[in-house]
Amino acid sequence: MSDQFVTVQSAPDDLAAILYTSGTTGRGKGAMLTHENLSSNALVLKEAWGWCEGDVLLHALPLFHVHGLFVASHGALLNGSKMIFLPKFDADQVLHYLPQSTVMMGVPTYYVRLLQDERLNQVRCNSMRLFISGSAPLLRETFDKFQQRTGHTILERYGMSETTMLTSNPYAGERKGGTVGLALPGVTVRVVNAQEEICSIDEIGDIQVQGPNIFQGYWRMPDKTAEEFTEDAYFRTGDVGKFDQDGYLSIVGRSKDLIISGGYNVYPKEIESVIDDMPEVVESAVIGLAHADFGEAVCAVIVLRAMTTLDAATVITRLKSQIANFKVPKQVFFVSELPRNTMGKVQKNLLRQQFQN
Ligand code: MCA
Ligand code: AMP
Repeated sequence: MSDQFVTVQSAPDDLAAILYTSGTTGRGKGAMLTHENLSSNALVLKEAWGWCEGDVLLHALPLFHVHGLFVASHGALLNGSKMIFLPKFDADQVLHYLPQSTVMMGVPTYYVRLLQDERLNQVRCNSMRLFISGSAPLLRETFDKFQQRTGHTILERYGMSETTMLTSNPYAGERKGGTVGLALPGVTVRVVNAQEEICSIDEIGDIQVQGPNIFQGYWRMPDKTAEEFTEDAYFRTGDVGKFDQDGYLSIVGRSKDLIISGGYNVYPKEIESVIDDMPEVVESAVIGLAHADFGEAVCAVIVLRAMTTLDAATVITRLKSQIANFKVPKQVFFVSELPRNTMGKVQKNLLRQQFQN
């Protein structure tokens, strides 16, 4: 293989990447990101997170998602920084390399796992300048414990594959736990009610965004793309949140039926379809239940056909051969029927209440 290549000139509007994300229907969608989308965000983050001479990135994230592929790598590349690449997150390895690093990015599970290790302390983090968390909600408890143990305040930020990074707690100003910070420079973030009117401070609504970082649409899905944008060209994130009086955004939920497990998105519909295809099954509902390590864990609730038997272990074994490991339910429950509202929609909130221990 040659180590030589010819640089191909690209225009800002040229497509740079198509990133596949799963959807509420369980069908993948290719989010089209241009060079301008990626470069505008990389430049903003370089400034916002204070990348400087001597920085060393400790990189333990998977390289097939925006977080590891762009957010972490682009910062280091743009800054000409050294990266310590780990094949995967492993608390032992991270603790080993922390004293040689200055910046680390991770999903909340990384910080939960590091805290479980006694070796995580202030001395080991002496050379560290910044710990960043994103992709899933960072629990207040993790934020506080990490601060107490290491003296470092984790900086939480918020983004999506379709948009790259949208908001961030400040590098220099106050980092507020439980919030995802302020809109990044050049990015407009608004929270709207059901009538699409701007919400007041502390009022919960849908988060919509605009900026040079927002993707061009879903590959070969013009109708789906049109649905996701408002008339005035804001992208509907599907996340629900509120602003405080200082302009810090908090994410309080999602309008889409999405589970985030250890930073990976799981759409219940995809798993329900596979379970429903099992001959013993009448129907199923997949829900997310709070989980100490993964934040949320995928769990399945199943209604069986009369005169059939099926146990949780068999369901899990079958699913393991059909879907990615992180999508396989950690727990399976059997019920005689699923609770439904008058519209016939399964009431997942009731199932979550019933099975959350
Ligand atoms: C692995 N397993 C999981 C997960 N990962 N189950 C649920 N949720 C997961 N996230 C399965 C394994 O296959 C295994 O199954 C069992 O759980 C235990 O595995 P374990 O060894 O604990 O897992 P691991 O290999 O240590 O992985 C956990 C992890 C990893 C390190 C947290 O999932 C991870 O690196 N997540 C980061 C994801 C990420 O980069 N997300 C960014 C996308 P079994 O025992 O049955 O074999 S979002 C994004 O890019 C946007 C733009 C953003 O905002 O950042
Ligand atoms: P993805 O589609 O994999 O890019 O995941 C994007 C989704 O991750 C967003 O729509 C949010 O629901 C979620 N997300 C990302 N960062 C955060 C965060 N800091 N807190 C809560 N949710 C987050």
